[in-house]
Amino acid sequence: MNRLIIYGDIHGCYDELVQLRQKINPAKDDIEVCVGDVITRGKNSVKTLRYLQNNNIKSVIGNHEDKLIRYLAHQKNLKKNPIKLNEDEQNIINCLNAEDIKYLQNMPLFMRFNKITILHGGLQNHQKLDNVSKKSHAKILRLRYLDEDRNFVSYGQEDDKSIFWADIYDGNQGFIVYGHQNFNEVKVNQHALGVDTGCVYGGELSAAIFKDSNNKKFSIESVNANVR
Ligand SMILES: [Mn+2]
Repeated sequence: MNRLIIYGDIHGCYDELVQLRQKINPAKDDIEVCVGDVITRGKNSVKTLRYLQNNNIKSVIGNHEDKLIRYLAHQKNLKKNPIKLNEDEQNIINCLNAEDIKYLQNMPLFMRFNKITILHGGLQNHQKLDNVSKKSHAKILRLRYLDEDRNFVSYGQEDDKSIFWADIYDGNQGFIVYGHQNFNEVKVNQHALGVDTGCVYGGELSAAIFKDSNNKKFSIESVNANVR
């Protein structure tokens, strides 16, 4: 049976991705998916993007890919682009070829394999993935915390009353494997698994491996961030 291998936020950490794959040794019929934010921040974003394409590794969309795609869409207009890029993002844009852009544009909001659902940020219990508004789409890419009334809390606005979404997620959209929020170790909940272990910040790059996507049992493989 083929394995489902899900990588945490890579953020251009190409060397660590290659090392992690050597450790996992994917077979031809294994399915490999990233949780998004494969680019930006790290030193090898474009190299990572090409490696994913060349090795048939899929990714759901992260907030960082979403920003670049929105920037490119605005570039087609004559008006001044409302999206401001930093130097790193501008360098990436300058290096993208048509294939890279197509790969980015084709990244879905979520992917489902039987009981396992993969998305970048998080999900509120009332959100249904088969019917997502534009506003919901933006939140799913960015969700971390909810307030006492279960409303979305913007980045940096969380306080001690905030609740991490996965701690109250009821599983109605499957067992969710996600990134976006980095943890020292993978975060395991009854219906969710956070696999961003902060490689680009000097932590680890991790992958969750499911032997059977009908069963939420998994194992974890990780590599340390290389010293820069
Ligand atoms: Mn993110």
